[in-house]
Amino acid sequence: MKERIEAILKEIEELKCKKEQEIEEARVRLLGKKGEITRLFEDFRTVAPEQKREFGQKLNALKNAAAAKIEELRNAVGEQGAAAAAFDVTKPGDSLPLGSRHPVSIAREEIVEIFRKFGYDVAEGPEVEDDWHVFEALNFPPEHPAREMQDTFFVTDNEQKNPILLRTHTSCVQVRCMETMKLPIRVVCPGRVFRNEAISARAHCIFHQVEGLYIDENVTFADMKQAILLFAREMFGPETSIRMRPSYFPFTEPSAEVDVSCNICHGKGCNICKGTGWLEILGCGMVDPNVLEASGIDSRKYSGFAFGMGVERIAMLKWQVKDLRNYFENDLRFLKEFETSI
Ligand code: 2NM
Repeated sequence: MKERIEAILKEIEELKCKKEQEIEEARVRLLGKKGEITRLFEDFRTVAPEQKREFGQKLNALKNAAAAKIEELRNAVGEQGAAAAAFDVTKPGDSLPLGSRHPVSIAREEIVEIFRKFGYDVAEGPEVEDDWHVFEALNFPPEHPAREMQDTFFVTDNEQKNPILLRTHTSCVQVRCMETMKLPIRVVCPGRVFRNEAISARAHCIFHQVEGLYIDENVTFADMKQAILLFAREMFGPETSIRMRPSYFPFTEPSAEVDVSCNICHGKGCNICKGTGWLEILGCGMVDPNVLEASGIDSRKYSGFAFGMGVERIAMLKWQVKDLRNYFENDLRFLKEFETSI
């Protein structure tokens, strides 16, 4: 009996089963009703009384070892099974989270697209510019405050001739267009501009503009009004009306500021339009003859209009963005609001 107990113990130690079924077969072979260990217990009755104590202990230990081994094998196979079930190679992969277009990009593309439909070309130019294209050719007098350090970021010393600086508007791109393009010119210029300003809810040192320019023979203020009215209706809806208030820019004469009727309260007055029923969207004017001449265009033969708008501002009005800083903080809760506007 001793040898049989030891042989079975060895068998249990070396027992390896990969499948549930093999484990069950081993259990039946050892511990089943007609199993080897069960049979040993039956044989135990015939053991001499003085040996009963020793063999009783050995048999119980053997039974426990077999039960523990079966349990251990079952656990191992169970874990593998669970792992295999969790890793289903035929399952389609999880989709990666998609980003969304930035509201400033959406607004810029919409503005540019409207003018493209009107027949305008699109032009871009350098962000690092010279004084000539940003100020001199645009009729800024030498002592104009925009030329001061506190308004403009200078790359080179602002005391030197024609200093290098970061453009404060995209009109410089239009100067380049007037210098190089064949007339007539119809062009919109989207781009980043830089101003040395304290950051607040309404101002940032970097923002985006779209400026437009139309030069031909006999271009009038009435043409400008019509172009801007059609743009406003495309951008803010067909019910939109506009009004013009006289203004001043160094590069245009006469100049105007343009308001659209408030698309929230439809003129009744709300907190978006501060009770006025109107929202300012852009500045415009007839290009000053000095500007045309500075770029080599005959101001007796040609006239034109120009306009400029801040893209952040247009997006704020269109989607009621309250604080400009939202645009630069990349807070996903803000950006996700524009997911459907792709
Ligand atoms: C504005 C307002 C009025 C403008 C003028 C020119 C140029 F180059 F033709 F002279 N480009 N953009 C202009 C005119 C821009 O922004 C508020």
